[in-house]
Amino acid sequence: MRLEFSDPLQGSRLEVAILAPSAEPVSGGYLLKGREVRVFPPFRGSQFFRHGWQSWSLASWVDPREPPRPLFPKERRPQADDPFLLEAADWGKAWWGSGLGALRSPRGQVLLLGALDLGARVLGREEALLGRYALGEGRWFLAYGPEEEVFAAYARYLPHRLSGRPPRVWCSWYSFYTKISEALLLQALDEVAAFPFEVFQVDDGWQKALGDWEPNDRFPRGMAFLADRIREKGLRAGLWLAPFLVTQDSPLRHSRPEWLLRDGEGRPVPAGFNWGKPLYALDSGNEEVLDYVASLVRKAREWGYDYLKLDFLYAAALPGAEGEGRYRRAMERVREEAGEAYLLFCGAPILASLGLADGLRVGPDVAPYWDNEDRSFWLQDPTGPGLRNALRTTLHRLWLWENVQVDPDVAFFRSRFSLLFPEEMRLQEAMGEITGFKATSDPPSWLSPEERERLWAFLSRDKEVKPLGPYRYQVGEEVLDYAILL
Ligand code: 9PG
Repeated sequence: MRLEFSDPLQGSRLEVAILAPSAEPVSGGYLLKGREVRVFPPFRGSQFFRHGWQSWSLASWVDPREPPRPLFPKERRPQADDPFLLEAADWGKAWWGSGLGALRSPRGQVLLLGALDLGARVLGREEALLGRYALGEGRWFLAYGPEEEVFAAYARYLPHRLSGRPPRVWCSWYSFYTKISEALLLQALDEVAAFPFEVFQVDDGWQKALGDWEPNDRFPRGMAFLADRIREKGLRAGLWLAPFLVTQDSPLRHSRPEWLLRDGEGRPVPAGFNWGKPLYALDSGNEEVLDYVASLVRKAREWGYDYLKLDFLYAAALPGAEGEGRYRRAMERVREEAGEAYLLFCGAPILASLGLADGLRVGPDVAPYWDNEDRSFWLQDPTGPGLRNALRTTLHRLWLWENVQVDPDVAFFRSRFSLLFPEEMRLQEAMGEITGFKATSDPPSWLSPEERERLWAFLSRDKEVKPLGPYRYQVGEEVLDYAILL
């Protein structure tokens, strides 16, 4: 079958050959149906838009002739992507993406193939895009034109949930990491309360263990006590949870072995490696697991937390695209239980989270440094913490801004305990203006007077943002060119 697109550059038509059970014109492009579709443009793609599965996976334009070659030892790999896509990378054969893919023509136009249902992957070669649903049939959107237009057209077909402006958040992670305590957070709270923040979010480090969501010894008066102190300061209380994750040594793993997600041979499905330990997933298809997660959300709400950072959510969707339907039903249950609470999804399958999350982390973690070359260059892993990795993937997911509040992760204002240059900090700070999602982990007492002023201005005034091109923005008086990262 041949489909015609108008070619904005040549003022003529572009003919694209497709193999698909059905195709019909719709606003902005064509709607295709089928388990598998193949798309052959009349050009060789100079770049492939590779879209990673979850928050931390790589989303970027890549060279279709240079498939990835990750060198991470398998058993120590973080679960930064759909396992199928990781396997494909191991074969070193081709780039696969999650849900969508696109080719850039030699003249800069973009041909995009995007799934409209859950559980799809897209293979990119110079001469073709191949879309395939892991299970069953599904719908596809195919569009051709300028980059911003085709991505915006695709996003309009995807679910959305947007209300109000994103909150101003102080989050404990990127300053104290897991070394938090009640005393330390009360001190930070005093400092934070003097600034126009809206949420004080307690991150990883408060719990006894993954799967044992009670406060540890460093929180002697409990989590409700802390939430009360936060609310007394006029702030909303936020809490980090990884509801579907357990570690090797989690008590829950031993008390409820039947809750673990297992493969066909009954072995627990590996869910990555972190905190120096192998990770495992709870089975989100098990009703008891869903009751457990729902009661966890209820407990956090009863303690007084109404901003929940739900992390490592990919665990509920393993083994990859095949699990997205199950993930969606599990998260619908969570959404229902959470009511009006703000839900920030993190480490989350991107497309399967739309319409349920209030905020969605769309890149890997920032860090108070630009890049860790040991990992990004020598181990060929673009998913590790660092400002460069975070910015790159976030930039390639900004087209989701009308579907969900896009979280680019925190900005840094401090020079203390940081290796960042001011220009690098400004790129991330401006990402807060571009997305509207403004967060930091800097305790105000770590800041110099000028840095405090900068933080104050960031939180209290929104700068005018003007897109100047796909990866260039005017933010207030400044022009930021993110293309240098690509
Ligand atoms: C708390 C942190 C912070 C942070 C989250 C998440 O293994 N990994 O690939 C991996 C990636 C990110 C990560 C942890 C592990 O960080 O993004 O903001 O909440 O958890 O532990």
